[in-house]
Amino acid sequence: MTAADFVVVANRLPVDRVEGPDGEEIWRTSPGGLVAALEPMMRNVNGAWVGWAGQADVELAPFEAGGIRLIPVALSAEEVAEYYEGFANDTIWPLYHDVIAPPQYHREWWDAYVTVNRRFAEAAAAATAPDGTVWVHDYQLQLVPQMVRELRPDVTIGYFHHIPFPAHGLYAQLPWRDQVLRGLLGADVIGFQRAQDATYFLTAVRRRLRYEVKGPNVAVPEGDGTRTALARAFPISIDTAPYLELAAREDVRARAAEIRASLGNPKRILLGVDRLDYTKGIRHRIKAYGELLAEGRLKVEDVTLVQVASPSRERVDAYVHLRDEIELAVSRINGDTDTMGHTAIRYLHQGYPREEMVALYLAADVMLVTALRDGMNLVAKEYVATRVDDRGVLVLSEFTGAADELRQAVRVNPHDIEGLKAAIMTAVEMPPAEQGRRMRSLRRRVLDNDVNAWSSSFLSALAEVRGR
Ligand code: GDG
Repeated sequence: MTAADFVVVANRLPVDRVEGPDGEEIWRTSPGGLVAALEPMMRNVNGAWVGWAGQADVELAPFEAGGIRLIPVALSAEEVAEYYEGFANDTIWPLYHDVIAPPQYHREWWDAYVTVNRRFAEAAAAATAPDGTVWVHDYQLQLVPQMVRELRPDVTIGYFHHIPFPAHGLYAQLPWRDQVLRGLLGADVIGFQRAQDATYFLTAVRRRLRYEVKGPNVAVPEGDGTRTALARAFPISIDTAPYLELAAREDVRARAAEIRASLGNPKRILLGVDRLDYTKGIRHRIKAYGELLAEGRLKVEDVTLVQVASPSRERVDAYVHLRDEIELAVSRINGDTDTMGHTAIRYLHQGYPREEMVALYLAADVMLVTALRDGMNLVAKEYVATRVDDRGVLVLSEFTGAADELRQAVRVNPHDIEGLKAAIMTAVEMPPAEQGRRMRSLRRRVLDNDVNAWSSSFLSALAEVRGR
C-alpha cells in the first residue's frame, strides 16, 4: 500500500460492520462529524485513517470504505478491557471530567495503554509518506504524538483533545502524569476545546516538567536545543449541512408533528439527548423537572420531557450504577405523576438514526443540556442548527465547552437545583419574540463556525508551527 500524506489516528475507525443485502458483512462509514470534516481533505491529499474496527480479537488487512483508506489496529479482548474500558474510560475519563466519578488507577491498565498506544503509533508511522502529516485524536491516544515523533521525526504531528483537561490540583493525581504530558508534547500543535483547558495543560507542563512556557508556546527540549509546541483552543463544531437539509425535509417535519401528537400534543416538549454518561447531568435534570411537577409549577398535561439516553460503556461499573439510578428516578416520577393519557418523562434507552434525532430536535420547544463537565457538547449545536424557524430555547450548562460560544442560551449551573428549576421555567415561559432574538444569534454562531472552519483553523496552525 502506498504511503499517505495525511493520516488521521483515532481510537475508532469511522466505520461500522453491517450486514449486506445477501447476508454478507460489509463496512459502512459512520456519519460522524469528524469523518465529515476530514473526508474531502483525505480524498484530495491522499489520506488514510488508523483506528480500531470495534471488535476484539479480529485481525483485518487495510481496506477502503466510502472512498477512505482504513488501516485497522487489532485489539485483544484483554486490551479492550484494560486499555479502553479500563485506562481510557475508567481512569482518564473520570479524572479529566473533574472526578465526578472516582478514577481507578491500576498499573496493569497503564501498561496496556502504553502497549496499545505504541501499536497505533507504529501503524501511523508506517502509513505516513515522507514529510507527511499525522493528526491524532483524543484521550485514548495521548502517548501517540511522542511515539510517532520518535519513529518518524520528519512528520508533522497534530493532536486534538475532545474532552476537558483538568486543573493541576486534580491532574496531579495521575500516577503517570509526567509521561502523559511528554506524550502530548510530541505534537507540534495540541488543540483543546476551551481556552481554559489549554491554560490548565500549560500550567501542568510548567509545574511538572519545568519547560519554558510563553503564551501558548512550549519550548520542548530536543537534541541540544528546543522545539516549539503550540497549545491552544480550537472549539470543535458540527457539519451543519446535513442538519439543515434534514430540518427542511417534509418527511422529517411530518415526523416531528407525529412525535408531538403521539405524546398527546403537550404545550411544551422538553428534550434531553445524551450518551448515558455520568458527565451529562441527566440525574440533575430529572430531579429538577420532577420537583417542578411535584410543586405544581409544571403540570403533566402541559409538558413532557423526552430523554434519549443512548447506551454507552455498558461494561464499566460506574455506568451500570448510573443507569439503575436514572431508571429508578424516572419510574418514580412517572409513577407519581403520569395520567392515563400523559407521561412526565418518555425515557428511551436506545440509539436512533439521524433523521429521527432531527425530528426530535424539531419537535422540542426546549433543549436541556445540563452536563456537569463536557468538552464541547455537540447536541447543543445540533439543536440550534435545526431550528430553522428561529424558535425554541436552549438551556445550557456553563460547564460545557459550548457555553463559551453560545452566549444567548439560558445558562445554568446544574449543581444548583433551584437555579436549574428557575432556568427550566424561564425556558418554558419564554415569549416567542425573545426566543427568536436569542435563537437567531445562536444560529449565526453555529452556522458561521462549523466543523470545516474548525479543521481548517487547526490545520493552518499546524502548517504555521511546522513552517517556523
Ligand atoms: C465527546 C465529548 C465533544 C447521541 N445519541 C444518538 C446520537 N448521538 C450523537 C449526538 C452527537 C454525538 O452523538 C454526541 O456528541 P457530544 O458532543 O454531545 O458528546 P460525546 O459523545 O460525549 O463526545 C464532547 C465531542 O466528543 C466532540 O469533540 O463535544 O464534549 O465528550 O452528535 O447527536 N446520534 C444518533 N442517534 C443517537 O441515538 N444518530
